[in-house]
Amino acid sequence: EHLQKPDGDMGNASLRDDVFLADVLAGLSQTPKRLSSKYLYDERGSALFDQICELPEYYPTRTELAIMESNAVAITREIGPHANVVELGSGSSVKTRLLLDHLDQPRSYIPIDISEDHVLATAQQLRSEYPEIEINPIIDDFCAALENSERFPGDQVCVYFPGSTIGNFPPHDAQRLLHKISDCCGVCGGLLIGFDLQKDIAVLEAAYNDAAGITAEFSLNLLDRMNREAGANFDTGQFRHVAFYNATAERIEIFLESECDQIVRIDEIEISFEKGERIHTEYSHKYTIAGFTQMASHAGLAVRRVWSDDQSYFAIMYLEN
Ligand code: AVI
Repeated sequence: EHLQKPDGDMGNASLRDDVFLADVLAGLSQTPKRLSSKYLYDERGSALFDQICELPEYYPTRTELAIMESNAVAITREIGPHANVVELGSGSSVKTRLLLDHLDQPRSYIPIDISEDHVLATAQQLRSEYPEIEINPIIDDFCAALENSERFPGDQVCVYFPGSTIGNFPPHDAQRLLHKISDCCGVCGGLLIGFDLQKDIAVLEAAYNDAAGITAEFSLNLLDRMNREAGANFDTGQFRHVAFYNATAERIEIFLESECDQIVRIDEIEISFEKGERIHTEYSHKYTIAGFTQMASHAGLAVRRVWSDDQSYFAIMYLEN
């Protein structure tokens, strides 16, 4: 089995739950209250996110895929032959297959994902479809995996970071992450990244406030997760999903807002909420091509090519050191 696990992982679920509980208590003791967006993606959250990607209002996924489909030849020419593709948060297998189908003799594909079942199932499937490509999954938080880059091939590394996941990191963290990626790419590698662009505020806000209420369910699932895994007693009916565009900070901001004064117990600890008080759960930064180019250059990466759609809703960039 070509399985790579994070160093020091004891495979101990209760140990991981303790980390979750500690993060929950720390985040909800802060003012304003906050929780890391990574905790949105438990099994149910990941399934809800897959549904979000299909929503009529949620344009990023289908726009990125359309850009990939229209430009697959040019994109893979830019990456060059014998690539070792390292995918961060291995996403839709459709996009991965597009890359693998068009690349010139790719050597290996290394999907990195925290969700063991997901990454192993995808790896197994890809092994049978692409027997000539080495498939070496890593089960880990991709930020942690980038710290241990000795686990990556030594050359021709193409880091693939689609889905505008970079937008979920505050700018300072996004730049640090790009820096780490630049270290992993070395001199003869590169980064292929997809990110969301600034646009009409109504379009942006609709994408995070869909009529079917799936995004609200996705947010509220975090309360259910705390009930299940952190011994909390949230009444999800007493909170609502709030998402709006902050034009100054150039990002969608997402919160869970308390609908009344209430006290919630989390593992024997009482946390009080005032009516209208919010837990911050996500940022989704929206860039301009110029803004992203500048951030990347601070991280040591230079833009080689940019692809976009007719409406300039989304961009895919190829960058090198
Ligand atoms: C995963 N990430 C790029 C999504 C986004 O658009 O920022 C997460 C999301 N949250 C609510 N809807 C989508």
